[in-house]
Amino acid sequence: MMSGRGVVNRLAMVIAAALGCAVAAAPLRAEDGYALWLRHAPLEGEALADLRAAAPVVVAPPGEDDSPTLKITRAELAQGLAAMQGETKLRATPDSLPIVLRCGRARGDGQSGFAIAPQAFAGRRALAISAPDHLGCLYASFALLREVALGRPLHAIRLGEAPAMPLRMLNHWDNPDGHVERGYAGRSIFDWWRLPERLDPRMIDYARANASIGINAVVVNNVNARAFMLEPRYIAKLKRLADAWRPYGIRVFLAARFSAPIEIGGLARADPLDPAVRAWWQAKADEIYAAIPDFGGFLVKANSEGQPGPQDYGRSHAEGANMLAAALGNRGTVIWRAFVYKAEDATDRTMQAFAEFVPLDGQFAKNVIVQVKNGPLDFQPREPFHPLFGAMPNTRLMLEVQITREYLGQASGIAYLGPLWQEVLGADTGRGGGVVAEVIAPVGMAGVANTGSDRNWTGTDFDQANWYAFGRLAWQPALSSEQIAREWAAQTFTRDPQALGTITEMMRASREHVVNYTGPLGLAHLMGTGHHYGPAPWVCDLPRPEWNPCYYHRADKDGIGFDRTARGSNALGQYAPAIAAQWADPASIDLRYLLWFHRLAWDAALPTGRSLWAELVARYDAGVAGVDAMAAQWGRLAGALDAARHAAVSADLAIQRREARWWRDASLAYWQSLNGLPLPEGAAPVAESLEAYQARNFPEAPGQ
Ligand code: GCW
Repeated sequence: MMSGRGVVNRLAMVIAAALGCAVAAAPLRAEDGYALWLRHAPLEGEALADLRAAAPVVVAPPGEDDSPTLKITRAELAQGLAAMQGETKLRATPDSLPIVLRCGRARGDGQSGFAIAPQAFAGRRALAISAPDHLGCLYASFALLREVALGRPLHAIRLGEAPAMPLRMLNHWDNPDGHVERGYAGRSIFDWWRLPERLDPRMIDYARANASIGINAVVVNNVNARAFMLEPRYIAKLKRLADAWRPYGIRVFLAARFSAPIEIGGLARADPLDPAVRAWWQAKADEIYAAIPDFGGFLVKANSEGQPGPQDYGRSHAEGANMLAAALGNRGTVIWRAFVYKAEDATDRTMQAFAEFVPLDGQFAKNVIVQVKNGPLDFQPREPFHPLFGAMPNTRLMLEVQITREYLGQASGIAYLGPLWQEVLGADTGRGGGVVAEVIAPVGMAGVANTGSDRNWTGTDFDQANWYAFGRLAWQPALSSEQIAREWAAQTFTRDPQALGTITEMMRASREHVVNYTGPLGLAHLMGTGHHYGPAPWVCDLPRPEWNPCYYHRADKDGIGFDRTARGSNALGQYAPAIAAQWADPASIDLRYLLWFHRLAWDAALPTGRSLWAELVARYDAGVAGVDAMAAQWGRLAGALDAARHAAVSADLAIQRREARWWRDASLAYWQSLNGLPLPEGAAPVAESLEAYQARNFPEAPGQ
């Protein structure tokens, strides 16, 4: 005979199974993408029956002091678990599985991570979430929801996680007037004008989304900063955001304009060694900390692309950074960007940051971090890793990547950046410090945000995956980008295994398609001037030489590529000898970096068995074909996904198909105008004349 409890259980399962069928057969909900990966769509089939049978309830043992973070944790768990049962509220049954929160002290930075494991509670089977602090419990609750969303039964969940690096940061290039530099998803999400009185509820959804992937720091404004954002009225606005985000574990930082003492302080100079300047920054820091006790610090772009900096006064980057670091004291951090290069410097642009910063190794104050872009040029679809990684052992280095796709199609189509970031994180610096992920592990990683006021946050649905992947990789760089793609897609689109397989495969390959149709074999920086949209490899006449595409490809009738070997600029010499040796020989270099480091004749024989010219054409073609394939794969998913988002992505892919052809044809037309070579047999002819491509003009392109 069945016990009373057994009957209830059995009944619950039967009902759940019945409801499961109903849910599975229900029409797909209309979706607008706003919920991101936190949709918590109802489970189906067995997974739904399991969850309903478990009937979880959230328990915070008495004696735990309450905190805003803990309240959010409980609410997230309750709402998420209920939603995945197709309910609005959790329902307790006699057999309910308690999810017990065992969180240590309220305030903590979440860095110690969390554990999730079965544990007895009040004499019954339970699932315990344990963390040394409340933020750890919040991270754990999002991890638990993710596992459930991926279809894992509660009783099978065992996790022990801690973030791999302390600082997991978004850098917004948002201007106070609402325009976003290199933003393709509408206006800024920050409504500075109406702050501090009006806090857009979106600011909470934003914080939630970030917390769910472990992001814990946000620079709210553009590195091309306006000084007035340090004025008292902005400190009040920033305080409102900081207060709203604190429970989610997010610290705010400001991009600071180095010349602010002149612009808003009434001083004549901003010399970092001038006592009046130092006193001004000290007072400014005190003023900010009085309002925001956990203010993170300043991010600074100095002496780069026209921004003011210490070199204006003959001082070094270290002297500039250390002055600000002294003003912050042990309360905060100065993040100083290594993205520097000068028009007047005839040195290969990709070598200038290394040349300026390596001699300063060991001179930066303890609370200074030097932030280094993934590659030595500028967020291109592919670059070798930045030689600074591993070369400044006595400086805290942080990695900067671009989530917004300035150079990878902007808001067109699909370019999943997980593989790009994984490539740099996994690059061996050859200097004993291990791979880049190990070099930055004590510090952190920043991503230039891709959010905007568009309903779906990122302009295209798939760009949500880049935000997601950034957070996940900063939390744990050892995760595979494919696994991240799959878990994102499962939470965002569908759990149907076949559809999931297709989407994951599309994402995995997508970045390589962009590399192929924009800059195969190590070509880079061939985009249109200013807006950086579309191809313009022919541009050679800009006053700043290093802004010209032809500075980078160096193509003429004889050949193409930038000789960065010892015979050329010797940028190779900035890498560890073992790495430089691998790349020095065009016959053995990884073909992905071939023309980055070598200049070759058009008819040079490549290890692929093709001439350089034939290989280039083949790769452009592979890029175009790859995008066509993605569009076809996506087309077959109609019916498996909600119609609105399916249609939106189909349109994005149609744009990308057009742009891939444009890049291929315009580039080939230009190369042919130099080398006079016919296209290899079988290659599709170029659609328009070179002149027609050159005449295209886009003064209104977004994001400038
Ligand atoms: O990628 C380039 C962009 C600039 C940007 C700069 C930087 C914020 O084209 O728009 O300025 O890099 O990183 O500072």
